[in-house]
Amino acid sequence: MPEKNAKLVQVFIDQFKERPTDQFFSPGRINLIGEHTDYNGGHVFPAAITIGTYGVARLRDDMLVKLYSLNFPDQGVITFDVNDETKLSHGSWGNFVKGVLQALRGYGNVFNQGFELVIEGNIPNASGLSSSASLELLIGVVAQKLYRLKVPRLQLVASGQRAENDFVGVNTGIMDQFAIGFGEKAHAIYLDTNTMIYDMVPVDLGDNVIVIMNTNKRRELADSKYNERVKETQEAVYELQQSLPIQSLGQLASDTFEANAHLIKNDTILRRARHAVTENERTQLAVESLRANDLVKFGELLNASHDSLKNDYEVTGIELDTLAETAQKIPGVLGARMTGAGFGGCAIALVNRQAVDDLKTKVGQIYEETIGYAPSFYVADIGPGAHWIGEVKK
Ligand code: GAF
Repeated sequence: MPEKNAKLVQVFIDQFKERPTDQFFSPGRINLIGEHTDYNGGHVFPAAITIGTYGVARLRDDMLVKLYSLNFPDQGVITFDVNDETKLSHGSWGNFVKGVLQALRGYGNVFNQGFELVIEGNIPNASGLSSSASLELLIGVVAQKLYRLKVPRLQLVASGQRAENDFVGVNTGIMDQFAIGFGEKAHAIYLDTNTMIYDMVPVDLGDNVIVIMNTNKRRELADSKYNERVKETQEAVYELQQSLPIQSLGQLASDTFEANAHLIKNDTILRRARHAVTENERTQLAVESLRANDLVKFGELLNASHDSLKNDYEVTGIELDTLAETAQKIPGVLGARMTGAGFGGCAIALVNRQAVDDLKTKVGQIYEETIGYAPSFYVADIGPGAHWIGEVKK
């Protein structure tokens, strides 16, 4: 048993006076490219990473769910009836659990017992590496195992997204839950969110690694700005539908888009749509270049993606721009861009192993001078998706 879970078992016994029966892990994710394309019917290219959320659990004989998180000890033990659909107070992490259970019930799953769960995550808080989808998929695999649910993986993934959309109130696409549900060691997932057809692409970076650079910025209003972008791109679709038979921007090649751009009267909406269309193309090209082992081209596309997210989509901000744009200039860096929703959170850089220390020093120094506090750096390791680790030994 990993050392991490030995600690969780002890906390479980302290809280609930019984041993847990099963242990689980659910990762966080990075997105290599394909940002803000998933709710626009475009392509994404994320990967699960080896940091994430650990959990130990057992079924109860009654209907109660009891939850405890080492990350939120102030919230204490959260208790509710397994079939209760009311929301907990704003900010309670139990809402994610309730949201997933409600979505699973919506697919016809029945819960006749409650459970106890203790979790601890090592994804940095509010880092944009998807700690919430990590938790949602953890609940998915816990429910699958404890209740012996015969559910396809895609249903667990969709339940995570529904929890986010219906219960938490952020209109996210499916990328994060999909990456965390379907992740595999050393592979990124090339997903067409229009058809839901996907391909596992080996990520062989030769002498290069992916460094995650965390702004350590508190993400304020991120949820409402995210929902605003969703609305803006939908508005662009309505305008374009005047002469194009499309359901989403992901169906458009950039030349067709530009030929019809005059239909969109508002400049902000036009730029939002342009990002979604061009980012979708960049993602397809990036996957081709990775498959052809052309990492120089791949890096250029990462840089172009950041540019578009900065200028057309306006989801970066000075913190992410300082990280990505400083990194882009360092010898040995092939490309850098923000990853995830933006508005703070993390950027990634594709960088030669020999240049990692240089990157950390130079980016660290310029970031601190510009922003006033330090960023953090981690080398990303691509790992498996959410899973049952095994039974907890007696
Ligand atoms: C967040 C969302 F959860 C994803 O669905 C995706 O839209 C991403 O932002 C931006 O690409 O992580």
